[in-house]
Amino acid sequence: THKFWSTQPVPQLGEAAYEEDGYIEAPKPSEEVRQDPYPLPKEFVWSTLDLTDDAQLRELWELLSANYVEDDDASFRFQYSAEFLRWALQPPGYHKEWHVGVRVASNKKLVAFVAAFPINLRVRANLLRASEVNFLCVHKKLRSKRLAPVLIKEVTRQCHLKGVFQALYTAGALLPTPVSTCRYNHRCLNIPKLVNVRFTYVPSNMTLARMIRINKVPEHPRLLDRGLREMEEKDLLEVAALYAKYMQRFDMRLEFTSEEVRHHFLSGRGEGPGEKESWKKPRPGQVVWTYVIENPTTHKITDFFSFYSLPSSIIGHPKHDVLNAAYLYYYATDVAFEEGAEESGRLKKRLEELIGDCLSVADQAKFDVVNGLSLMDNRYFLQDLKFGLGDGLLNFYLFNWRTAPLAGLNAVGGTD
Ligand code: YNC
Ligand code: MG
Repeated sequence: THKFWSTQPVPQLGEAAYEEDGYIEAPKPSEEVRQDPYPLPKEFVWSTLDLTDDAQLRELWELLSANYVEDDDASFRFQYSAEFLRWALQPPGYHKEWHVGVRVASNKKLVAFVAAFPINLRVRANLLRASEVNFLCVHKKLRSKRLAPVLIKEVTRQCHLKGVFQALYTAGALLPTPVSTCRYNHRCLNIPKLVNVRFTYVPSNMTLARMIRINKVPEHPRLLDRGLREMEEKDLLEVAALYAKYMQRFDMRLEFTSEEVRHHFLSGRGEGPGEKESWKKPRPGQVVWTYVIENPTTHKITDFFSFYSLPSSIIGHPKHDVLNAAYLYYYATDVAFEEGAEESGRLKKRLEELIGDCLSVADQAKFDVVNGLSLMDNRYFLQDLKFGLGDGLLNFYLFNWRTAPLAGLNAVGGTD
């Protein structure tokens, strides 16, 4: 029984089949939307965060660093960087009213937060002007007091005020009702450290030395001499077109304008490319890495891949305090558009080369592990590139939209 979720426009668990895709609650004109904020317990006040202000960005970073998502046995906690939060929460067209904070009235301490930002979400035949909701967090000392439902209702109200009535969100928690469920997979790179912090272990039929050896990735990306390089501003329109065409393979996806492509793949990158062999360096403060393959003769962009940096703090370890994790983000290859590319195994081969190089780049940039979800075309390479099945699940949810469940592989990527 879900006291809160049973009152919301989401498919309820075990609900009967429905007729066709569509909303659960009709949209309403903004005059009919509730005009004042939902009431909070009297010791708290609402506070819209201005994330262009470094002091407020830092307050959010502090709240999340100590109180955001942990794994089941509380060994690791996501530690989004301030640069990441700036990047993730201020894409083109963002609304600062959708950065909803709660402060203690007496001392103004930030104790809870939830964020939304606008997306164009394709779900099968429909294109929805929706929001993506993320970073829901209540301070550890204020848990189980039903603050989360108030935050969710308030961010929903703020979306309604802007004429947005659907949302996409992901959570490890099982709620009514996932549209898709994905599994995390992990490609271990820094074996000694990952064993030391108990992220992984040496199987009984193996030695540490052997485990290190079989998990070595090539130092030089294999596609370097076939035109692999960092994405640049001049690639924007080609990458946008390649992304759009490739993503048509999936029933649910985000549609990106070229402004959004610039934001997601180029901004948040710190220094940027240009330097020779720049891929070899760790880049503190960099959030996203994007590489393209430019065909050396035609100069067309044929492929790209990207990943983002999302460290976790290692809770209570004497030697290591941060796990440097890279997360696979979007990729595409024009091999997918060739006749028979899937049946012949050519798509699988290309993706193995492409993401194999992604592992080399991540390794050289000193990431300890690369994580990937069981979505998009990842099933073609996860196993052969030695990703191991994780125990974490990520559920995808749609707010106020019905559609048949999507196969675990047909879902958009999030930034969790
Ligand atoms: C969750 N993750 O079931 P019922 S993911 C949504 N997402 O309600 P209380 C959640 N709902 O079952 P606490 C949820 N987790 O009684 C719990 N709930 O109907 C539901 N953790 O509230 C739960 N961040 O305040 C129950 O619980 C009700 O104090 C209980 O607070 C929960 O960002 C939480 O994992 C998660 O900070 C804030 O535990 C807290 O425990 C916490 O008594 C660590 O709440 C951090 C963490 C969640 C990460 C994420 C996506 C959030 C999506 C929210 C839903 C958006 C809907 C769309 C809105 C826009 C609509 C438009 C247009
Ligand atoms: Mg609470």
